[in-house]
Amino acid sequence: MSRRGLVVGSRRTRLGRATLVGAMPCTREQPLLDTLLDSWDRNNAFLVNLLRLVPQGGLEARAMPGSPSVLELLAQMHFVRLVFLSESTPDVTVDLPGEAWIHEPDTERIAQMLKESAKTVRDVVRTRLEDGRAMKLHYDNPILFLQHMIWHEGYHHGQTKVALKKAGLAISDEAASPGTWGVWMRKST
Ligand code: NI
Repeated sequence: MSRRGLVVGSRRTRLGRATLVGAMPCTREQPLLDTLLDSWDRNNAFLVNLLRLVPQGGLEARAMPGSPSVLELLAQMHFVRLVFLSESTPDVTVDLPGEAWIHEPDTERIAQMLKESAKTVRDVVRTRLEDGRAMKLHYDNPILFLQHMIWHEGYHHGQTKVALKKAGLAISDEAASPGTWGVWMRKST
């Protein structure tokens, strides 16, 4: 999915080190909405952890000539979150990223951007569900938007792994699993 043509603005954000894993423990007493949003937090933790495992030079890797680079895939995931959110909830102010950071090679800056867009999505979905308000476009309810983004990012995660492998920079399952699949499968009780 590519919506890069819809960029309408730019914004500089503060730099900072994103939390490696932001997932919270789930309990039986936890409200369903918190559990749902926790799954979104885990999705972003998965992505940021993967980003931090990309070997030097890996951000420029492509699965095939003409395919998006790893950096472009990550930028696209960040961008799609915000574009679909802005289209679906036009009453909410969403700062869309400019083109410049698509060429941003700073891993920690990319991590921070992903963290910020994940929080924006989280906050809007929570408010929308708590208020019982519909989305204006694309989705019958905010949960479908959230599920769409998780699916979309899983799809691009696979492409990222293929691109790195093609470039001879594959991340071993042993190195990747604790911070990626392990984020989903971490039973706390
Ligand atoms: Ni896409």
